[in-house]
Amino acid sequence: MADTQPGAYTASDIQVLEGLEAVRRRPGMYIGSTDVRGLHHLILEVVDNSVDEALAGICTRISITIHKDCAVTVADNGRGIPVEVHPQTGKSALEVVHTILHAGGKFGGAGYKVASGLHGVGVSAVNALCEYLEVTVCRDGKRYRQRYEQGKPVTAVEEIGVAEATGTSTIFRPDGTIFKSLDYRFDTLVERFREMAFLTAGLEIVLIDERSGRAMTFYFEGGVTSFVRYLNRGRKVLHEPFHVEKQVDDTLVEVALQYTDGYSESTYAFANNINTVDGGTHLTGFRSALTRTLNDYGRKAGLLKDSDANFSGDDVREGLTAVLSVKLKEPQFESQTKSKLGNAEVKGQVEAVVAEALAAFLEEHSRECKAIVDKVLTAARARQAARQARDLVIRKSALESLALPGKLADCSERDSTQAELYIVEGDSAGGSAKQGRDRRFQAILPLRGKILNVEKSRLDKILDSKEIRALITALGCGVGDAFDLANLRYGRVIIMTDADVDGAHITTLLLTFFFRYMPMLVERGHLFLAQPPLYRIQDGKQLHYVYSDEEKDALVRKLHGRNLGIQRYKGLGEMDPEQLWETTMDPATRTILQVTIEDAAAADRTFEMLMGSAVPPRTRFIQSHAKDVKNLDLIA
Ligand code: 0RA
Repeated sequence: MADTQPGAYTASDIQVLEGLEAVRRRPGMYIGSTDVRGLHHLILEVVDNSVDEALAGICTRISITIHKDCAVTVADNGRGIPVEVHPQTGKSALEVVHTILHAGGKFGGAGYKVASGLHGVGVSAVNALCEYLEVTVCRDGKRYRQRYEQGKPVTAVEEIGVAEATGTSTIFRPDGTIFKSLDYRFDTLVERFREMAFLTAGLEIVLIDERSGRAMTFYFEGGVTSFVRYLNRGRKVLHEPFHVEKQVDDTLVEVALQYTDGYSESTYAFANNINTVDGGTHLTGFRSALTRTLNDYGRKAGLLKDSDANFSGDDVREGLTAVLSVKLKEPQFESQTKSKLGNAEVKGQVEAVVAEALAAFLEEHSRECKAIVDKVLTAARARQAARQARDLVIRKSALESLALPGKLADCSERDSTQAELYIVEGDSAGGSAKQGRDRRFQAILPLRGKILNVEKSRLDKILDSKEIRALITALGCGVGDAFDLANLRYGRVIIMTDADVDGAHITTLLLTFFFRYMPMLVERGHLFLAQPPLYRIQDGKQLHYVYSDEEKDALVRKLHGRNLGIQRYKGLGEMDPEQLWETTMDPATRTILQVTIEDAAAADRTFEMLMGSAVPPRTRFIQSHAKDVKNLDLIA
């Protein structure tokens, strides 16, 4: 087995080739997909290995360079991947980790491994999917290099010179016959690397994009505390962040939290640097510690009276921004997307660490903490009021079971998957829409004026608004905690507003409302934006409708020299019912945009920034985006 002479083919070589071939045949099995997601996966996989070295406390800097030809270099200043001959295979360890599937875990001893989580396919799978990959290691005063093509070594591990420092540098170019596109998205990588840097205090991550000349460096001495400050930038905060970091058995628990004067919660939970969007045992432990500790404190400080009910989980999470990060030796992930932590022992570990440290923090910072408890108390009372208001709405609509809002022009279709609701701005446009629609499956709900700014209000206030109540009743599925998607009366809910500033504002208000109080409606793809035309261009008898200035300019260029009548639509009301049907409502000819939440965190921030009470960031956002209001990046 120890035969390393070139040309000598061993059983292990055959296994290697078969392994790599399997990866190339079914890349999706290893990296999820071969679209841009899979492409980004390759970089993340390679970077994760360097992050593991950083978690071991050795590597302090990682740089990622995207070259003009879409090759990528990932370099770190860790110990360098070992190059010694591996006794079982007779090959260099460097070659083994790059050619044998799942070999990575056999090195590196007892450290925490990012790589055992979401990515975790090992650098050999990346190698198999690359046109070429070349790795340079500096170790023991020497510089070594090996090159692979489509995963197969094309050189031995060669000693190519001397080295003063240590580290690993890998350049690879994804295989263009496997990936649909090699177009890395700078912004996607920025988000991910920023997050990685927050989660490993003191680690410097440099991202350089040679295609555009852009570069960013991330380095946060404060780790998750910096993360919380970052999430709360532009929000009004009630106190300095709370922070705790403690090792319990094999689990390292780290939490930072800070309350704001807002009403929503932003908690991010990570396990071995993987964003566990579906939570898991660490999040359960954290939440239960938070509720218990604030209740204990509230009682002890006399802020909660004997006659008061305990704070609920929802009460203590209102206005909370928290980052929870656990690192453990053998993380177990549940759910198809591996986004939920399953290790049972972690719940108690996190709960104990947070409860103890938070109780001490509350004692030591009693002035600040009064603000927290006051806030929670207000939340509890408001929730009580909201519950009563909501029950009233529900009771009312139950009593009058046909109590659909008077302004709703319903459709005859009863199968909700076939039915559509157009939410239309203003009574006059509502009138055109009612006449123009296909009444068999299209219902129209005109809304008058601006609906309430929901970000600034609690549910009880929101339910005071007649417009909002009409909307909730028309949709049929309740709101907030009582939301039930099964009762949704229309499979497509389409917002139709004028293509002007007021229209954009109403759209944003409605999106905020749906995002906050009916998120499932958005997540499950039921929400759409109508796309009314911007211009009508008459060329003799022929009518053209165009939907953007660019499209108009192109058409005018094309029809140059002809006598054109160009009408700019200022509002939906200017279209007669037939035109509205033809351009905006007829499923055969219309375009509607599906609203998706591409990045819940980004959407959350955008809404709060636009609608919340902190003024300066809002002014800045509106100024810097004033030129492209249409392209709010939360609408796909
Ligand atoms: C295992 C052992 C040692 C280093 C590494 C792994 C290592 C792996 C990667 C992957 C990317 N960069 C890396 N840097 C280091 C070294 C063990 C020793 O020197 O004692």
